[in-house]
Amino acid sequence: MTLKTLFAAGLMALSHSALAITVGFSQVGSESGWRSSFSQDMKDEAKSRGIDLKFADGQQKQENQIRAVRSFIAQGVDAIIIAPVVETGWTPVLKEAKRARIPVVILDRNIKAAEGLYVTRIASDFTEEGRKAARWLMDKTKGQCNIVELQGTVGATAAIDRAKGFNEVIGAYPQAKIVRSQTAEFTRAKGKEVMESFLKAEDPQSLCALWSHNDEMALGAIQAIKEAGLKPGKDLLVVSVDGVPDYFKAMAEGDANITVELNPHLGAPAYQVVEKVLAGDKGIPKLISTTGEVFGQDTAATEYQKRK
Ligand code: GZL
Repeated sequence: MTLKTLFAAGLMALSHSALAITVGFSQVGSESGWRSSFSQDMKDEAKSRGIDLKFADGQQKQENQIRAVRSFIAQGVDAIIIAPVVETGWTPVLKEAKRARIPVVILDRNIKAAEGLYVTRIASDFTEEGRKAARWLMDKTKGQCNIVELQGTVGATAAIDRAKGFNEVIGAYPQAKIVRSQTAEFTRAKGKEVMESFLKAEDPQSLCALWSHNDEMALGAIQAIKEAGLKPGKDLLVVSVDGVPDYFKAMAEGDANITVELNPHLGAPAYQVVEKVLAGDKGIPKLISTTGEVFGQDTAATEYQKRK
């Protein structure tokens, strides 16, 4: 090899390593305000770090997410990030990513797959979110409450674990029980529709509270409660999770009572892991947890101004 070609090869290697990291991100969809904030944060953070982000919206369908991951593998991206819509069905495509030697990071909801198939999961403790919501409600009602529940997407960790945490706490109160429970897919429209059916099926006067697995469904339900001539936040207490701006507005107006905040800013921790892994770091923990605090009517107006 002549000196000239050696020098050119060296330049190539140098320029390649200095090239931006390319990351493929398979996102659930845009079903909620929280999800949209999360997606925006991923895009903004990639831009600020000079990462070339390939963003794929799964429109809440796992087959779309898996197709996107396969496309990232075919493109030879440096790393893949997945926010999985449901827990199961990921092993085959994760094995393909492993064969292609492309590291995978899981964000938010969990997956059921061998731990060796992904680097880490970065997420909130959904079970604790459910406990926090129930603790507030039991304290507020002295443990006497007939509750209707709007569940998130069936099979999604957020729905499974929030229900687990909430039920664990109310289980200690014999006078507290969930009288109606149904999925409303984490969306506002379905939340309104399912709440309407609850208010037809149950004597509204017998109901004490709505427990919603996210603010989006709760905001739809609040509309239904008003249209039934009841006062949300008073006749029916409203407890939820996420902390989206519209829900802070609802709390400020007295239409909702509390929410457990879910941090949508997952971009920085996600890209930090990607950069570490690509630099050869083998010591990344299998789970990186975020936490959220409970917000109520007392600070809602101020928090809304900060977030809208
Ligand atoms: C939970 C996340 C949930 C949000 C919803 O971390 O998966 O999905 O609570 C969203 O708003 O739809």
